[in-house]
Amino acid sequence: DSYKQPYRTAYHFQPPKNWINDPNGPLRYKGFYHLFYQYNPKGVVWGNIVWAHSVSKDLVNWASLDPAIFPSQPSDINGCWSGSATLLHGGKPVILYTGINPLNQQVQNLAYPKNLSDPLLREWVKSPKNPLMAPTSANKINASSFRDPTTSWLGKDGYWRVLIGSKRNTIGLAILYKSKDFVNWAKAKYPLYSGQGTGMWECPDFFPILNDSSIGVDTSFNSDNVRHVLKVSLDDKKHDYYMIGSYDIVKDKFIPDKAFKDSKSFLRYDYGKYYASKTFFDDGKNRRVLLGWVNESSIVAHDIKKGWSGIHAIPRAIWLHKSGKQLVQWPVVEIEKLRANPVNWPTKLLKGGDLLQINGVTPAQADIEISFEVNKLGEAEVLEYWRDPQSLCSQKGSTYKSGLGPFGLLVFASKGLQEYTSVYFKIFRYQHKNLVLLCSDQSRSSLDKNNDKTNYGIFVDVDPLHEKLSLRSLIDHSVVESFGGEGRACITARVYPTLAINDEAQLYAFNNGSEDVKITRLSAWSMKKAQINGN
Ligand code: DQQ
Repeated sequence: DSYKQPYRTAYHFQPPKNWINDPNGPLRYKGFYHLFYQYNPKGVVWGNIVWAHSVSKDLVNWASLDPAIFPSQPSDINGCWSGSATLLHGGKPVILYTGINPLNQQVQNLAYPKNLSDPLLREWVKSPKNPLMAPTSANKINASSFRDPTTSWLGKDGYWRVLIGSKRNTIGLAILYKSKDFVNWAKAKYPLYSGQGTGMWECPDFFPILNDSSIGVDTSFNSDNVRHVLKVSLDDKKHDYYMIGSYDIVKDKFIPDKAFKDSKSFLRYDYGKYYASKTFFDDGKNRRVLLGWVNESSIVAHDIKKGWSGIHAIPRAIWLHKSGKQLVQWPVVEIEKLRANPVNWPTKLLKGGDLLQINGVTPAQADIEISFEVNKLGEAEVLEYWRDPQSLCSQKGSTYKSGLGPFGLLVFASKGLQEYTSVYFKIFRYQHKNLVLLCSDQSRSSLDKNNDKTNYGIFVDVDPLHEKLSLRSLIDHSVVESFGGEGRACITARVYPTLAINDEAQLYAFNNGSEDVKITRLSAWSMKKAQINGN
């Protein structure tokens, strides 16, 4: 029960027990969503990795099936690591995944459903030709850095293409392979893209996105209206990074809009904890959906005690912002089915120093949307020189008073405020422009000193003169997923309060700035429990 397990989530994806990491091979087939994931059937730390399998009708409630892919042939005997699904002609699903062979080399394998008339795709057969791609002395591929095949896309020339994450020395690589029949794969001479000094590119993802619409398109789709996104998970930094650009189909090259210099040339999906993510095209709702892994911020001893480690973030619809410069992410609409007991505030002044309690919703299991209007922009603190947003959040936390902010939400707050997590805005003036900072401050989230309480932050590309500052936070026992500027900035945090658990937690809107701000909207809901893997 939730008092013995105060940190177990109620509507985030997790198995009943044990270790979970990357989402793998998401796809929609005969009306079912399929999610596979890296799973240790034997313990709470990484190891013995198989592809566990769950299915869903709505991306909210999930039923767990037997593991779909587990070590059984020489080409995967030491582990079945990450990979992706592709729907071949006629919608036939296939999976490419990384296997660890007896020499502990990373190789790529193919699996396909045993019975296509089973909408649950319970049984998977491995190709007798595995491995289909392997490091050799001729191709000079690094055998310990060659993994995580993407969803494949079909070129006009009738060849399928797939990317495999890799590195050479410190150069990150998206190695390209091509095939006519999905079985015989040839490595292209050049990678689709590479990046100096980034280290290993795990879990690459490459997909088209429409220029002028939030509608999603199939991974093979291409037209004049299409931009392409390349996302890589940087092993060295443990964050997911992306670039927007063009795909030159003649040279089979990705050309980012902003030339690559170093890892700062990338944007991030999420400025908190979020890794090894993957998108898929959902032809049911014509959208592209992003899934990602959120690991624990607690120590292993605590994970052993609670018997589990790792969750997945709420699936997010993802599309191109109208500026063309960044992606927008928003929790899939289906999650709103869990909303109950709506609380709505009339427009309210939030004075400098105010702390207003939000009553009427279950505070540890809630969805909150709040918008602020700021008037006296002249009162914003001046930034004399450019600062990294995350370090600004850590140095000037939620108690640091400036002209405009910090103002936002206190979540998982204990009654005496010994514990709280704050998600807030602060506005700065920098070179005649207003800069909006969004922070998630975990420094006081728990009296337990063992947790990682790193603060997170990012500038949100909103103009506070003409736009409302909006924030949505999904709160679920040990996770706060925040979306600033209508999905232009995302921050996911893990917290483990010792006092502010379940109904003992409280929620507030606060303003620690000296100037008043206006709350133009506050809508909050209790979130019902989802049915997830038998829990
Ligand atoms: N996790 C998998 C790898 C991948 C890494 C192994 C990313 O395939 O590179 O569990 O978290």
